[in-house]
Amino acid sequence: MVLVNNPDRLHGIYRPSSAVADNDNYLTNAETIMILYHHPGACSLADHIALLEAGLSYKLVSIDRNKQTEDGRDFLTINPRGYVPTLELDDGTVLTENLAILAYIGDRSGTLMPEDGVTRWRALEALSFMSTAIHGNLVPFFKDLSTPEKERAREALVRHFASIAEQLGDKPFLLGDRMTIADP
Ligand SMILES: N[C@@H](CCC(=O)N[C@@H](CS)C(=O)NCC(=O)O)C(=O)O
Repeated sequence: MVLVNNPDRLHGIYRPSSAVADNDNYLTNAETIMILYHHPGACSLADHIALLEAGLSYKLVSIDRNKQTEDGRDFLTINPRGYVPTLELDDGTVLTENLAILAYIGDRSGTLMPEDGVTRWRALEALSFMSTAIHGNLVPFFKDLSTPEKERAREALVRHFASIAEQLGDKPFLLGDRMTIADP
């Protein structure tokens, strides 16, 4: 039996909203579901949160630093680029790149991706900013690069987080009153 919609591996970093907190269930047959390939604490955390909040059924498979899946497969045969997040859809299609995966989950959720108007483009704007400017400047810390590189990245991150804080203002979510795909 496989536990799906599993918030356990959030490691206490994120508390799902009350709407999804009691949504765990078990697969008891060969039903096909999406698989999120992830690494604890990596950027795939955003996709895990989005899947939970979307209420979609999924299973988690973790990847270690040697690109092995927790069930002993070579991850490079699934995503030759070797990056998490990687999402295997229910029909076996493999989707990569955080921006695309979050936008996909947002569309499938029916609620997390604003449907039209400027809010939709703001959501994509936020995803792009986070997966380029923010994520790129976290790399020197993950990879333990030189002190000057870390210092430059730290300065950029302070500016970037300040701009997100300014955009958030006193709204409950980045784009307004309800959670969108820009929040995880
Ligand atoms: N362009 C990719 C980058 C994802 C990425 O860098 N993921 C990191 C974890 S946060 C990773 O898998 N690193 C493994 C590696 O560098 O080999 C995306 O936006 O999804």
